Amino acid sequence: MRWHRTLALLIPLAALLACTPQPPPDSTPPPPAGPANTNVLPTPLKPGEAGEKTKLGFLVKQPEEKWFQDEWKFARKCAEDLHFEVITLGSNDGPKILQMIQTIASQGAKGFVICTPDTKLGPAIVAKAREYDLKVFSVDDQFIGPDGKPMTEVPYMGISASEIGKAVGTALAAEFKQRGWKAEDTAAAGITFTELATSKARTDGAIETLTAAGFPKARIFTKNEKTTDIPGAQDAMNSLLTQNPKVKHWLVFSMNDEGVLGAVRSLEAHDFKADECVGIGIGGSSCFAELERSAPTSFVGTVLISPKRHGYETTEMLYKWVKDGTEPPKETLTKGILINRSNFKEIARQEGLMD
Ligand code: FCA
Repeated sequence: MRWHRTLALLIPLAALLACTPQPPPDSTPPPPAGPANTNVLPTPLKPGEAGEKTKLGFLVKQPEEKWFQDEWKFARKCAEDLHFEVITLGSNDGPKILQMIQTIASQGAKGFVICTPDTKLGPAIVAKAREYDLKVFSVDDQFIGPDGKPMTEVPYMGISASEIGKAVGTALAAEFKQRGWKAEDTAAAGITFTELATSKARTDGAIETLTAAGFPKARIFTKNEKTTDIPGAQDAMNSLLTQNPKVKHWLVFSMNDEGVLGAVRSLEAHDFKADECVGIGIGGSSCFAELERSAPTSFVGTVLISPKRHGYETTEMLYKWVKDGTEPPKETLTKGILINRSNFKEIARQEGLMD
């Protein structure tokens, strides 16, 4: 129990006692008040002094997504290892996220890591952080400034989006060749979300290597999803299928596992057999259940990215910044590892994502 809190609790209690009727004569008398009791409580501690743990926030845009739950898990692990507290909150709503900054500040946080629901909120988030004297570290989705350019002055950890997208395109092109499908029967479906820079870089990367491997650009169809989740991707794929009824084989890519999983669910609902299409995601944790199924689906693999680095390392860098003034690097880009049904368990274990 923190002493300043204890004091805060004692004051209303004293006020309450003053209004309470006097105890009957046979009850134990209250301890005498006055000078004898005044030194019982030690001087209240200020935040940051011995005994008061540093508090940091970790705010995310989609708390229901496995990726963000894993980031939180590793942020908590970091807090446990380094003995501080982390407050995890999430919302896909801009005003709510701004409100959450105020909430964590009132709880005594000194800084926060954030994956914002809207990168254009960057300047507003930075202004809020300044107002409450909080340090801010952006993760996954980089803030965009008023000039439309990335806010490189705010420390950022993201994935090497273009490289990872290229790895997806290369792997899809290899699947296409290996399966011996005819080019005229085959098309690629890109479930895109172009308003988000890291998403656009991923899907552009996939298109680049698919075409470099000889897949005809005219056979790559893209559709923006309205929401970056399975239902959003399923809707986008439904419209691609309606527009292209003659395609027999689809190569599917997107910004994340949810994008490809939604598209695969749509293909299944349109009676495509598992071995008639192939999808490769970006992420990892969200698709382990899919890769574990006894009957394979068209979702054959993903480029595994690291919620451990994005959750643990960002929090650790922020903590050191708050605690010792060590400024984090302005940009950290993490790599991905292509995994499939046969090797995902081993790699997931190595990455601390499976027991
Ligand atoms: C974005 C996506 C997430 C995850 C993360 C690294 O925030 O929405 O699914 O891929 O980048």
